[in-house]
Amino acid sequence: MGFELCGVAPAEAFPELAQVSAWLERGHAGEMNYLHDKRRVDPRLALDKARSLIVVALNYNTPQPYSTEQAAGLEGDSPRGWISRYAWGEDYHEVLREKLNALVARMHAQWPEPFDARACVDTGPVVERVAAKYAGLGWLAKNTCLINEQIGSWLFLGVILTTLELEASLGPAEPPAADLCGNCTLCLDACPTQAFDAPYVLDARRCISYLTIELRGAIPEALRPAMGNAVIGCDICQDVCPWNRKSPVTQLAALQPRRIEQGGGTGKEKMENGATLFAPELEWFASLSQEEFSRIFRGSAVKRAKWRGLVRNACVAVGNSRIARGSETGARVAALLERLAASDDLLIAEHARWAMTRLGVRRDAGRRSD
Ligand code: B12
Ligand code: SF4
Ligand code: SF4
Repeated sequence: MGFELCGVAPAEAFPELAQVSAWLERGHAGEMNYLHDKRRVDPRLALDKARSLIVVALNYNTPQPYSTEQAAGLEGDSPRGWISRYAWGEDYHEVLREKLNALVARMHAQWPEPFDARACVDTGPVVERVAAKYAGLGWLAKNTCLINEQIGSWLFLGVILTTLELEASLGPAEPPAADLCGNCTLCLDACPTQAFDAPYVLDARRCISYLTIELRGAIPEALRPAMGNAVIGCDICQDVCPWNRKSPVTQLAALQPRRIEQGGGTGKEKMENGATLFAPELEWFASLSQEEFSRIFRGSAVKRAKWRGLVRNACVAVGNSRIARGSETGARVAALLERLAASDDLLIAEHARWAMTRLGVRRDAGRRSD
């Protein structure tokens, strides 16, 4: 089926799931109310008579540089915005779901007796990383990601809950993969918003991934300067991880950075880069119309952030850039921010005003530069 990893775990209330309610009680889930679903603490509550979990992992690493290696970033004349690696290609929910449904269909063809099976990718009531650990796929690392010793952590996870009693990948006395984080703290130290409460524990409310994708309202001002050029998600705690230094790259066409077809990038960018979702110009993000957003991100995981969220995030990243005020781009961006600051959408208007203040742009700067 093209998965890099696959394993089977018995459907049980794994020990780590006992920590979920304390994590929720500390408020670490922020506005992600779906994480309070009671079924998440025991996979048997997610499917009646569930006996086994089949857990798969698909590598999504591509040859493009890591965000921590990207030279252009916020500097220079055309500062770039960062979309997290997982969202460059086609929506992984669709890519994995299609493969998992094909697997379930094959299972039905092979097992004549009736059985139930439910495929989950991300949005189902299963804590997938914990399931993956007990299916023998890797360890739960200090950055909270599942790491596989051979592949690293650029892995999408998917789970099939089934009533079939399948042979588990780990024998009864066999422990899950050992924690190979050792004394390393690179991810904890590199997190720009200090989102880790402690090793292995993330306060999602501070995580850039949460702030740019899940949070619908205003981004707390105190966190904005640390967000750098992040527009959708963040890869830093994985980029710095030694286990990702030699991660293989996927050949899967669906996971390569999408090309931005029409309406994307300035003319210059289109010519130079053929414009893809790998580090597009910030100006492009901030100038997207609602209609362009819907067209360009159809079938992409980016659409979860919604147009309003993306423009809000782009304003923060523009505010963090060192775009030269005297440059051509600087003048265009100043005019763009001024237009956004006058928007009827108060969320966008406030974030645009914040960016103007950060850049030292006066309210009438755009008009004067025309
Ligand atoms: C909610 C969610 C988020 C939230 C919260 C992340 C988080 N760490 O919980 C946000 C929006 C921030 C997020 C970000 C990202 N996510 Co996400 N996310 C999820 C989702 C939907 C649920 C995860 C969950 O249940 N969190 C709740 C808490 C309780 O889980 P936890 O952190 O694992 O909690 C454990 C620890 O806190 C620990 N614990 C608690 N107290 C204590 C105390 C001690 C002493 C110890 C040792 C441990 C401990 O026990 C808990 C239970 O295991 C899963 C999909 C799924 N259905 O599982 C994807 C998922 C985890 N995400 C994924 C990805 C790819 C990402 C991002 C990389 C995306 C991006 N680039 O922007 C980032 C990575 C950030 C990070 N370091 O985690 C992948 C992970 C793949 C992998 N290899 O691990 C998943 C599995 C989606 C998928 N199907 O592929 N995500
Ligand atoms: S994804 Fe970014 S903000 Fe979130 S924990 Fe990792 S480094 Fe910190
Ligand atoms: S950077 Fe270090 S501590 Fe963090 S997940 Fe990787 S090995 Fe573990």
